[in-house]
Amino acid sequence: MENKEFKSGFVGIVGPTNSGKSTLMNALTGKKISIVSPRVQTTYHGVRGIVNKKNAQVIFTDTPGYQQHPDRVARLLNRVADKNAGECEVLVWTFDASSPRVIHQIIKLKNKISQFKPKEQSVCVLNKIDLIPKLALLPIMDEIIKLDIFSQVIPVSAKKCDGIERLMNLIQKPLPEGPQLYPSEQVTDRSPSFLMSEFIREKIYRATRQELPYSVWIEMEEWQDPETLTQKNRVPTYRAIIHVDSESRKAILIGKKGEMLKRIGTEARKEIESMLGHQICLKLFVDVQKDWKEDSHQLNTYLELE
Ligand SMILES: Nc1nc2c(ncn2[C@@H]2O[C@H](COP(=O)(O)OP(=O)(O)O)[C@@H](O)[C@H]2O)c(=O)[nH]1
Ligand SMILES: [Mg+2]
Repeated sequence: MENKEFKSGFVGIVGPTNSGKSTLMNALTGKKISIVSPRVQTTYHGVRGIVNKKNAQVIFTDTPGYQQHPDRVARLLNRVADKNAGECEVLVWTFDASSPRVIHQIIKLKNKISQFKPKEQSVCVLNKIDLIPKLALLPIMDEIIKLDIFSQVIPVSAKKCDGIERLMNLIQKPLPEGPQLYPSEQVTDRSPSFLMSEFIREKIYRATRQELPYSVWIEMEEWQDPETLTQKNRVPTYRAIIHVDSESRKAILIGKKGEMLKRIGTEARKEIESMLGHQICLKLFVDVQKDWKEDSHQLNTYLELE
């Protein structure tokens, strides 16, 4: 057998918000690395997921989606997406094939797409094909191919893991030759405490039916509970401080008799335990910090733009 050169590189998952980028990232890596919600503006940070293949190491970067009519915070999130996309060798432009506006969305981003990378390094993924009839897909693919800005147009369902293996194989082709960049056992560049805070944020978005985009940010700390410190086989305790920007949001998060917060805590704890592979104790606190979004320095630091 031919001994192929080893390839490695960064692949950015980019595109409009809510097109399923984070779901795609998790499908490609086979791990829950990026949080997913039906609301827009769930992803704030570039989060990397590392996949090891026989002849390649592929490092995916999930990004916040591009907002069409951005407000101040969304403009910053667009910058986060640009910054992360700029650091990648291949870009996977992800669109929601079931949206009637899919072609319009691609045309709106056309200049950005061709400015970022030459055609050979730009791949188009049409996601959510489980939601549309097969016949409806062909004319959409035709129109995209005519735009002549992508090397490939690949239909997938990230949620059903359909077409993911094929995408994985195609992505490796344009990657440059290079060494393994991360140790084989590493699955993300993020710390466990970052992932913990993200899982909590996801559960908050899912549990509260409120629109909470960027009104929540979370600080995690491992906490030495004095009561259990001397116990053998002690379960590690983590404290999460959930900062919200108003008293009314605090009340929503806590819920009647604290039920909402309890539910969020239980769901987040289960997910964290499954990531860490052991039991933990998770304590949630809610804190009101009225103007955190207005504080540009704090916001830029949180979004890692400074
Ligand atoms: N039916 C279907 N839903 C999907 C698919 N991929 C993502 N979704 C849903 O689309 C919504 C947005 O997904 P998310 O990954 O957070 O999108 P992002 O904002 O682009 O990162 C969530 O409710 C997902 O469950 C898919 O392939 N099929
Ligand atoms: Mg996302």
